[in-house]
Amino acid sequence: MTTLTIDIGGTKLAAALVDADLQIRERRELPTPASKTADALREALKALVEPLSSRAKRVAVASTGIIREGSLVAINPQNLGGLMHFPLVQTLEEITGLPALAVNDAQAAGWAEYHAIAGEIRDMVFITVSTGVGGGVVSNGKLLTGTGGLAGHLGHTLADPRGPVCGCGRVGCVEAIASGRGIAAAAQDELAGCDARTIFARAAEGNVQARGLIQHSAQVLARLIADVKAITDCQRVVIGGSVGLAEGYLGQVQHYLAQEPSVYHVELSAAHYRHDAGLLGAALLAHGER
Ligand code: ADP
Ligand code: BMX
Ligand code: ZN
Repeated sequence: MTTLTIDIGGTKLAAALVDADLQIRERRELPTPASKTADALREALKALVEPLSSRAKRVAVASTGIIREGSLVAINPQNLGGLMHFPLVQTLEEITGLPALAVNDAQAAGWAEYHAIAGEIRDMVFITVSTGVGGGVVSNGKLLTGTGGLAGHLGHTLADPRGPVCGCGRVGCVEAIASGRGIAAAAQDELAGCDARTIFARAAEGNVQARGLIQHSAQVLARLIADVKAITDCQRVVIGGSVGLAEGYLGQVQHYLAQEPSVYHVELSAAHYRHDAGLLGAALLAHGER
């Protein structure tokens, strides 16, 4: 059965068709709308899926935000330009006329990445470093979603009590420092107003401030991974998202993790499915492979 699979992030929207063979076909991408009202998101989703939906039998959505009873509830509304709530399943069922299911983007990506390595490992944590910092925890072969959808929101654990205020309302969350938005928000002087992608490009050219911002993100992420190891005793941490997959980033995280006591060390790898992990994970969950 063909699934129309959709990934909604704070920066980009992606969609594709996935068959039982799990091959991604006809992948399309659009920017997440800049105005970010519910109407703008609805129109962007319509434009994204229109060329694909007639060939699918169902819809599977991986989305940023806490997914509760089919709706998106932002924990950090700033990542969606202030959008707090969006009826995901209802909107996609109306647009496509197909049955839909929705799951958090990092939980979905974690599930796909677990599939890529299952057999060897039963406990794995996926972390996306993207617009925000999200997580998907697989414990003893089961994906944790939580009764309210909050499980795995690792970006909202404490990195620095003197750090910046996070859009979720806490002070010093990992996400407020390590995410693409966090990196960009800390940029000053010649880098003020640059996005994370530009900051990575400046770092590659040797810009000292850009290098420092990326190092700080990698250091905060390594400390988070040590915490995650202490909580879950996972055998693998998989890193995704455009910041997480950027050249050189994982190596820096490895460097800082190696400075922690050895009990907190855990094998790190880059997402096997790269930028498609969320799309594939949602499709797998729709296939009932859970
Ligand atoms: P989303 O959060 O929508 O899932 P991404 O995973 O692409 O999307 O993450 C978006 C963040 O990643 C933005 O902060 C953007 O500036 C940054 N980014 C995008 N491309 C790159 C890149 N090549 N290198 C480093 N950062 C990037
Ligand atoms: C935020 C939160 C998470 C999400 C994570 C990564 C919102 C809107 N999102 O912590 O639910 O998994 O960002 O999202 O509150 P991404 O957009 O960076 O992929
Ligand atoms: Zn937070």
